[in-house]
Amino acid sequence: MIFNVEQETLPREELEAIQLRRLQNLCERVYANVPHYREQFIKAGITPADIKSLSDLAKLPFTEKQDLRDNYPFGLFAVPKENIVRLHASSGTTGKATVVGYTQRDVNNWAELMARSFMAAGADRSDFIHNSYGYGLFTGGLGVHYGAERLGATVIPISGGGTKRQVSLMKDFGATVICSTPSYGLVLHEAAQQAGIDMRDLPLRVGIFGAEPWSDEMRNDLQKKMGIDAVNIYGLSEIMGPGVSIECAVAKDGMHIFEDHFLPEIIDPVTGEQLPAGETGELVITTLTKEGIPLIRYRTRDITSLNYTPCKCGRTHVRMNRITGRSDDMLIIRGVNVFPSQIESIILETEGASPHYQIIVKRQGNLDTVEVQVEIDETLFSDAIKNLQQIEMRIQKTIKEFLGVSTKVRLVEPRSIERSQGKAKRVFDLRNEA
Ligand code: ADP
Ligand code: K
Ligand code: ZN
Repeated sequence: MIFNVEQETLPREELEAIQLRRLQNLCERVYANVPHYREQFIKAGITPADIKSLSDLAKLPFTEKQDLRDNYPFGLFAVPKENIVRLHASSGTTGKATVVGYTQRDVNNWAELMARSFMAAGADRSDFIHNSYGYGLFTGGLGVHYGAERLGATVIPISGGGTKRQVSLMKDFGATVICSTPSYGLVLHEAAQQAGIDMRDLPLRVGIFGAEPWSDEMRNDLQKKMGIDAVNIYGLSEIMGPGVSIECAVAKDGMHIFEDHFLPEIIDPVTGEQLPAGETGELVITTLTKEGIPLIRYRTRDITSLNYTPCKCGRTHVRMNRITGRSDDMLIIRGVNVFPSQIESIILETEGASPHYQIIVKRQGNLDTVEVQVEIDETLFSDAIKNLQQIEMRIQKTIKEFLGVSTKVRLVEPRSIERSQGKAKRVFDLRNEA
């Protein structure tokens, strides 16, 4: 079943014609309305009229997360503020969040793309969709929500947390589709077991998992434990939110990127050169239809490859393979993006803490845990030692408040964290170690 048969099965030639037209229109819009882009175009010695074919894309400047930060909060918006109907933002310490704005047409398109996603996953209007993605400034909750309504399904806006209650409501309401991070899916399963509920006995049949990397082994595990078809969904707030791409349940072999709205490329993250089809590199996306904050050649930092071979499901849109890593140091903790530099700036602002720290990420059971070890400031050592716990709690609380993740902060003695000769190794991600 395909939600928008016409758009999702376009022959490549027609698809590319649409992409080119939309790319040209995009260039005109940002050139006229966004000073940042006008400057970038002028620097590169080009005007919108130079975009004559899709291969001219490579002439356009990249956009990076830093550009959103530098233009905080609304500098990259391409429409008057009164045309923006919703804002979303990623976590960040003061002034460093990335803010995105949507026009009415943007939220409509988003709902349609999420509705397409649901149908690709095997859901339809008869489904009960249990939405465990967080509601709020993050895009996950509301993105899924409006897509489910557009589909005509029944959405249960449970959001994150309160796992025991989630499980009993899933049972009572008869959820048929679960949307969550894959790790939270496992947590839900565990809680169900503890409550004496076998998820395979529930009407649940589809799981839509994303927002963090996972593996095919984990897919098999989730499918077996819950008695469902589990598919991978991808998105990022800068480009839209969830629903940029999704696997079809028919093939479960790579996520179809909705190419009538997003133009993907794979580049070498070091040189910035485009790589030939099929090669692995950094995913770059140009938004073709977005009005609020259209982005040209946005560097996602996600490492993947594109598969242009025809898919069993009949969709013609290209498929991206599982994300295998990042080309920056961003950590994803229970679906939430965290940069070590954000934790560092919180540590630096805390009296009694030194700038020597380590971040240790582990997976305990099914949940990511983060321990932050911070050396006590030597000059305050004897003073600080009296209120060690206070300092630990303060850092912990600030991280939770600003970044939205729970951590365990542990103060350690001055000079106990190994000094490195070159670039300090701050992050120890032990999640994939046995
Ligand atoms: P979301 O709430 O959709 O995760 P964010 O903007 O908070 O949006 O995070 C986007 C980032 O999350 C992506 O750039 C990618 O690194 C990661 N991500 C999202 N979906 C997936 C997925 N299915 N597999 C791996 N990583 C993912
Ligand atoms: K994420
Ligand atoms: Zn398919």
